[in-house]
Amino acid sequence: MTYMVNQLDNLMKNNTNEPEFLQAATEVLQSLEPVIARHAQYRKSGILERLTEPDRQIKFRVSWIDDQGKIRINRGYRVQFNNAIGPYKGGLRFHPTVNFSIIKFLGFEQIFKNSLTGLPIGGGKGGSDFDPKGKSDREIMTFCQSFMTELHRHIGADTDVPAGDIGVGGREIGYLFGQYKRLCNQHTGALTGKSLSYGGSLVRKESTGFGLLYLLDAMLKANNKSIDGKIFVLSGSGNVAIYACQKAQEMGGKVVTMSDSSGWIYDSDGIHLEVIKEIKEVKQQRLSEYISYRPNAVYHEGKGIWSTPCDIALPCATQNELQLDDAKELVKNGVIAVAEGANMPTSLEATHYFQANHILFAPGKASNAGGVAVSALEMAQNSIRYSWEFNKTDLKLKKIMNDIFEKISESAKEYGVPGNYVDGANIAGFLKVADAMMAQGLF
Ligand code: NDP
Ligand code: 2IT
Repeated sequence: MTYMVNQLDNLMKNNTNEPEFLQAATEVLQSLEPVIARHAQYRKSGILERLTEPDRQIKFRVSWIDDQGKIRINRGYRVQFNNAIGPYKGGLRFHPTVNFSIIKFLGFEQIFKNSLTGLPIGGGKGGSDFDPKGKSDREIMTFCQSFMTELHRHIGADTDVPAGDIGVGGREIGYLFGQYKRLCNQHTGALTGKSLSYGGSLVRKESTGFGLLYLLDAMLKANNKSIDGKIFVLSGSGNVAIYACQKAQEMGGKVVTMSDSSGWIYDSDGIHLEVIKEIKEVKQQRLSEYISYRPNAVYHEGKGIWSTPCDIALPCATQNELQLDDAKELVKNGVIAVAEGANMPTSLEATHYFQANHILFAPGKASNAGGVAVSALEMAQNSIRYSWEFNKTDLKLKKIMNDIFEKISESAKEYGVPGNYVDGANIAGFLKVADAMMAQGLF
């Protein structure tokens, strides 16, 4: 049994109730087989054992009072996974499905993603099983204040810097930051994704979606293809999906679908993004409202979005939203490229199916790294107490995404799997972290 297979075996035994974490770890460890074979020092130093066990897992009770005066209890989480190359960095997710498996898979992915950005940030993630849907502003504020009342002692600008993820956007970051500032009496960059008036960075809101398209563009160009004139099937209708849609349209693509957890819309004329922003960013309504603004569009309840014929698929909603059957449909209908905006939206089987059918496939830890990259730029701006203009920050983002594509493409070639950007991303992300761990002695 190789070191890698043995380690995978141990992980399966020790984390039986964490399917999402095991899925993320399996993909990364399998990619690392040729690296481990070439560099005996990683085995001797127990790098895989250390890398798959978080530095620290924090779980806490969050008590708050709803609008009816009833006491409510939720669970809060922060997993500080690895800080070899910089302070722990990663978002907070508020969603009823949140548990340690979800937070560990996200934190684990974040280690390699953050490494790929080339910026000094380690990997972490957190959140709560709190469901923001249907809550009043006051309830959201009260919950965020209570959540931060515990979290504040574990984070800080040089220690651990949370940001947004599913269910945590500008409003939540504002309430969280306000409570952090009140408790610590410090106005520092301990959270990113802040609004512009109190230390946020231009481009952060757009960065994950824009970055996704910049990386897709680099991948297509390297394979003598382009975005212009392509039909996109895009899932989700949150922060990532909205700005991915905007950039796809700006670059000459036609986006015909979007979704939320209730259903999906098909607009043969192309998604009208101003309507989506009105529904989702201003009114916080369900996506089904779209057809009342655009009567020619069609709303489908439930799943089925991946059966829409397209050239390019961008899953931007949540983990495991694209399964093997969906991949088969997409390939049958002629898809040429898939780029993940969400974290781990494609199951392992579906990923392998795309690769076996020579579909260009960009893994989330590379293609959605633009969000955390601009978060790191927000940290830099906070540290120097300055802010850069939109174009300067957008250019930096574009360069970071192009550099990520170069890195993952080169690593794939160097380790004998050219064009396999999944392996390339896992290998390139790993090498920097592993070398930093080796240099810092046993921890
Ligand atoms: P938002 O909360 O803004 O939007 C999430 C979207 O996904 C909504 O349309 C939501 O629909 C849908 N969704 C959530 N859960 C499910 C589900 N179980 N089934 C179907 N649809 C679902 O989150 P983001 O746009 O920020 O995040 C989307 C993805 O991108 C996540 O995987 C996140 O981890 C990842 N990501 C986010 C980054 C960021 O900067 N925000 C950076 C990198 C990755 P509904 O409203 O009905 O719940
Ligand atoms: O998954 C992710 O990279 C994010 N949710 C963004 C993390 C961040 O710290 O900006």
